[in-house]
Amino acid sequence: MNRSNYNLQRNLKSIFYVLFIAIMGISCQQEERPQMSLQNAPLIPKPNSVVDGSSSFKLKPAMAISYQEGQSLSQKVADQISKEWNDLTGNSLKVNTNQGASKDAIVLKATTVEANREKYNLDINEDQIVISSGSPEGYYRGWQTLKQLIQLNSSNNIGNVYIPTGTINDAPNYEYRGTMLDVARHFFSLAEVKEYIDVFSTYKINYLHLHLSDDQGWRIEIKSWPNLTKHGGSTEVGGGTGGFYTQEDYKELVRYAADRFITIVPEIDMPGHTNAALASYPELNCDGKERELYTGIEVGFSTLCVDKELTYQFVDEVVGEIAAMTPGPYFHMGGDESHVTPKDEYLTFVNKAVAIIKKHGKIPMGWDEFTAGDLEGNSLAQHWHTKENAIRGQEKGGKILLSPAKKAYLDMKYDSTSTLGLHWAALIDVKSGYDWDPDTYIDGLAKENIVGIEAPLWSETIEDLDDIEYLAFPRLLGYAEIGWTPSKDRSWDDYSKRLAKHSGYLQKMGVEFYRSPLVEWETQKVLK
Ligand code: TNX
Repeated sequence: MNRSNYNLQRNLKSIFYVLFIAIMGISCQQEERPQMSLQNAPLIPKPNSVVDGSSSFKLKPAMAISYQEGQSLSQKVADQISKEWNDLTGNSLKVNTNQGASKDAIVLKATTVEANREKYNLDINEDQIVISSGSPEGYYRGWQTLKQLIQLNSSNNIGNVYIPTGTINDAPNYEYRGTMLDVARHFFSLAEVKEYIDVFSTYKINYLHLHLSDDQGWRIEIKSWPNLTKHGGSTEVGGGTGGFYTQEDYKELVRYAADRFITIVPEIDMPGHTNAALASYPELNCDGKERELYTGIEVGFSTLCVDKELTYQFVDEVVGEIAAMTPGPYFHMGGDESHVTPKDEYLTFVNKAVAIIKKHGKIPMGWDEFTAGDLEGNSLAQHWHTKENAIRGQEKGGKILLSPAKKAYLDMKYDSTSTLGLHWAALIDVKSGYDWDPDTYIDGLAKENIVGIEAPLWSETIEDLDDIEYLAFPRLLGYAEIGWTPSKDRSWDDYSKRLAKHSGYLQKMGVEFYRSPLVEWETQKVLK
């Protein structure tokens, strides 16, 4: 071959080579970077602001997360995210400190501390995902948003999961977004409660109120009054074997919740709703006679003996032991439906119990009736029944948590065909549960006095996790959004379309949710 031929051939070869690479590059890029819209992602709760990046990030099997050393709890959040990543994708997520951060797919970035600790930014570009916040709560909430994006855009093969690029700026409207579980009417095991937490933490719920005692059962070990659980915890509605949490169980639950930035609120209902205690210790009754255990569902027939000194020793020791295991700010003393406690005695009792709770370093919380008491300073009244009681709580300088039974009770039937639930307050279908505004629900209640909303799940008619799920889901997603997203940004039409797309996610988490006919559920592939 002569020299010019040789050169020509060599040049052609390199031209082909360059073209080949370029074409491959372009086609790969097209295949790897589908244009996606972050704004159209059906997130629940709906974030405050979303800006499209119009491209996509591809999930890889081997990814890493980095956090900044020295920032409190950030390693713990990174570890928690890594664990949840594994559950979601089946792949591991390596945890790094900030060295080499640019190579990490997910970066937790510290910004200045803000009063709203859950505020976060989620920035997704083609190479990296950055969650910035002033507090670890913010990282965790931002991760829940990311988790939804991954699941909602998933296929069966991790190699093919893309999520849209763009930026989300987000913060909750209300500080308290809770749910309550009645473990007294029917007992639920630690494993069941944890599984329930796993699901609702995804929707940024941040308080779990446990109704730990009632006429039918006492569910928390009290070392100084052991018969409360031994006898008082031995049955439940319908006559089953009941059960209780040991103090170790309770501490484990508190930790499990705290890892997800969820605060446990313990409730011991008093002076009514106390038959289980009155059956365990006859001396707590005014007549000194033991009461029978109760397995029915009537309310309002029991009361502690307000005149006895022993009653306040009992309250002091019970509150003391539970408060010592509870890092959260609140202790809930019930106070509802004390129909057989004379009115003046009720006031005496509430005032003494409030003082005891304060002595143990907690903010007294109670159902709305308890605003009859002298609530000087910090208190939290949970509105469920009587609007005037909420206003009275405000007038006494306290804060209000909204759980109107007509709108937010998870134990109300969806409609007349519901297989579980009660209906004394209302039938609450998915739309009615969603379509209301806490800011305007009670005339004269100032927004700054509302800490948030809570959806209570009473357990007269439910016995296991499947039953919990049937009543709680999908309604709890709506309450999570009401608590997070300002009402001006919410509408049923928009919400129900987003909700429809969560069926695959709920299924993946093993949730037996109620397929409300008001929602056009979409079926999706489930990751893994
Ligand atoms: C009223 S709500 C109760 C509970 C019942 C519930 C059933 C409240 C403070 N008291 O004792 O379990 O209704 O829906």
